[in-house]
Amino acid sequence: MNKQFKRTTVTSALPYANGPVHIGHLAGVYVPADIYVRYLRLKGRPVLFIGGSDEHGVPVTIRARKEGISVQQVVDRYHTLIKDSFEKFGISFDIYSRTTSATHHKLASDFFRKLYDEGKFVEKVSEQFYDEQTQHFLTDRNIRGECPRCHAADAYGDQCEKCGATLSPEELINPYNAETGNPLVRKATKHWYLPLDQYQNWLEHWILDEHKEWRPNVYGQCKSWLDSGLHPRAVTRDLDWGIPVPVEGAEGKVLYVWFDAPIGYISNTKELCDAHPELGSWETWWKDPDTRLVHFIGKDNIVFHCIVFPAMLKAHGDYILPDNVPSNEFLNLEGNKISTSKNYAVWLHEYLQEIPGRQDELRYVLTANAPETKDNDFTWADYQARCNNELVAVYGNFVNRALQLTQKYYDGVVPECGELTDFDSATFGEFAGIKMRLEELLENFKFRDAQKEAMNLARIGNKYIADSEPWKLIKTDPERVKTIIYISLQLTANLAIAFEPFLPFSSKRLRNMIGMEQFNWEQLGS
Ligand code: B3M
Ligand code: ZN
Repeated sequence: MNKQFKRTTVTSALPYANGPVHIGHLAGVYVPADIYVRYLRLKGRPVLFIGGSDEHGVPVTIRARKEGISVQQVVDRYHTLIKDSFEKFGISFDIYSRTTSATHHKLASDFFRKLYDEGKFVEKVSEQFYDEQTQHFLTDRNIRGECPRCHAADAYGDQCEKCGATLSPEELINPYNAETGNPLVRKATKHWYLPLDQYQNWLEHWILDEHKEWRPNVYGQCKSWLDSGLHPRAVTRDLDWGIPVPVEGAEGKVLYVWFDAPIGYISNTKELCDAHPELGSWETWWKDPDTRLVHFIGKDNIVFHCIVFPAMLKAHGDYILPDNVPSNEFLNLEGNKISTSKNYAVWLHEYLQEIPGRQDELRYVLTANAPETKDNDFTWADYQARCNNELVAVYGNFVNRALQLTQKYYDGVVPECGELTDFDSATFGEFAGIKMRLEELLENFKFRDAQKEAMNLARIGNKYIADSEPWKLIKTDPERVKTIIYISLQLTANLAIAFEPFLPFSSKRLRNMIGMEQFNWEQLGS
């Protein structure tokens, strides 16, 4: 980061309210985002952490039909579940709202209307598949029919699962509505497109020249999209769930979910700031060039956050653009792909319920294994090993020794610090070095390495106690032991600070145990 920003707006992808969140979401997006904002807060740097549920789109409507309940009921249920489990897991959003809010509907609608009025969209009529009985246009995935290649009876509009052919719906023989079985006809319909091709040159320069510091996976994906040439993208849909297209004659059409959802970041910031004037105007957080905008997302969302949304923001003209988009790869579970539809996942709400009070263990393991540069695997064996060999044997062991010795020798009262030996000073010196490396890693979104570095503090602490052998000296040199214990407690306090972004629950407990009043990043290394 070359430029010195005054404040940071951090967003994390808005999860679809069509199911609960799982460890893949956590490892990919929410844990790293939370580490980052907790670090900035400890540094005393102004930051807002914006979250919310994505409640539009086709998936929620499919879920509703499957369960025989209304779409509103679906999104209410999952929004509440997701919000509640994030909170219990310590994901410290400043706001967690939803894209069905009135604030969002108005802001997204106004956003579209401004672009429409300024002629930024292209209008196009095309023929789409239509179910005359239910009077619905269908999405590719909801269209089935006979495969033109292998003649399987029930290929999808985008793919035949039998022979693997990639298809488009027009190729299907006798297409029908996957849900009702009704035959389909082709019907003309008008939509609005964002002409991404017109932003191609600008995007190439902005990303490929000006953001070479983005993670290689993000930069590489952007480059390959740009290299293959951008095309206009429809930003409206024929659907009855979503934000109505605010244009006369557009009845029955809504904004495409990927058009409205990222605007949700802005709406949720507005909702937060309107309710908390002390945070300043929401516009400062989205329009002032001294604000740094950072999006945390999973790799399947890269094109929307690095290409489509920036093009929308550019077309609008009033907003700042993301300065970085740290995106992770995927987390697998015991060697297999995590899947919501196949119900193959470790669900956050179940974890919280079945292993209560153990948030930090999961946070630790997900960061230790974070899929920052490649897909990674979560296994319970690894979870167990990391908890036992690292959290307990290194971190827990050090804290336990420092506190027990204080209790044993001084009745739990912090002893006076005497003169420091060279060994004491060298130990502090190591801490100061770790602080610098930690900062460097956190500022550059390298959370795995940062957590490792934080764990090194506990290793140094263990070594300090082991090498200074207070249990031997207590008989021969009790004055020296005071200093050793004093320093061990100092190191414990350091640990509480360094781990706060990673293990906030443990840090809080530690802080209470040793009665730390002040708590900020600058105390680290002293
Ligand atoms: N809901 C997709 C997803 O959950 C989408 C993200 C929206 S971020 C503006 O992967
Ligand atoms: Zn086929």
